[in-house]
Amino acid sequence: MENSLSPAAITSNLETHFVGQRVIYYPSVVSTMVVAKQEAQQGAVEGTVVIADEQTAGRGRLRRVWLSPKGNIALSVILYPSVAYLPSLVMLASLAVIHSIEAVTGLKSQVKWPNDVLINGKKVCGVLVESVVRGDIVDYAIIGIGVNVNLRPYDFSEIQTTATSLSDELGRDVSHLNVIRCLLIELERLYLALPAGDSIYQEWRNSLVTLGRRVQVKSGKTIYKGVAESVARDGSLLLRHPDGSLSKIVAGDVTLRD
Ligand code: BT5
Repeated sequence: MENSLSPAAITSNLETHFVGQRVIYYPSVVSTMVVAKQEAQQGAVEGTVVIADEQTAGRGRLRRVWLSPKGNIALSVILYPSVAYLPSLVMLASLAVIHSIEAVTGLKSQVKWPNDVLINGKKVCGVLVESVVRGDIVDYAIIGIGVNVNLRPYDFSEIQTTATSLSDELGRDVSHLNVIRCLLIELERLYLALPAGDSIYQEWRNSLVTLGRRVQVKSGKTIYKGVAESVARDGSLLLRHPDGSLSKIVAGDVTLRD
């Protein structure tokens, strides 16, 4: 199974208008987010993809570490959306991952609010959206996606019990080129569908493993407990407390309690 990429292999006959038509590839890089940010600041064409076989300092939210050794997908996509669409980017990225995993492997996955994709309760993908906004103008937005394709979580003590990979789930290696190409097509399709209405929000909400479950949410230094009742259109979580009150949580980490 090929584990090294080439821009030509990614872009060749890729059925997109702009996402992935320009690819910047590294065998190894600190983080594709760092390069994508530099590119965006220099006005890179929309849909530019920065991709690497491995990242030496891949990152998650809040400066957490994202492990992305060779065999995984680590990519960042540069977009220039209008400000109204910013909350939808994490939704469409998660859905693009779910669709691509199913198309290439047949595996079903779900979203754990706000930015994880899970298979059988274990994390197979993390999404990171970073943007720079001035007033109502988005300078740029970058969607970062890390997918465990042919990783063996057992080899990494930090994620041994919490993570999975496509190869672990299937019992065989998976072509990460197929997953990447499918992902780029899906990202563009869903991005272009944003002006048409809120179907992405609806599908994202229906993909959430979290809703209706008793959860604990850590947001900053606060820990909330309750039932994850719904999600708002801006992506925030609506949590019903035992006393009947409702909290709207913009960002946090969810632990399922049942
Ligand atoms: C995320 O953060 O899940 C977002 C990850 C985004 C990674 C992509 S790869 C391409 C681009 N370049 C980057 O540098 N980043 C983006 P968060 O929700 O904060 O989750 C981080 C947590 O996930 C860590 O604290 C670990 O517990 C766990 N983790 C780390 N590596 C993992 C992996 N490979 N698989 C599953 N879980 C992992």
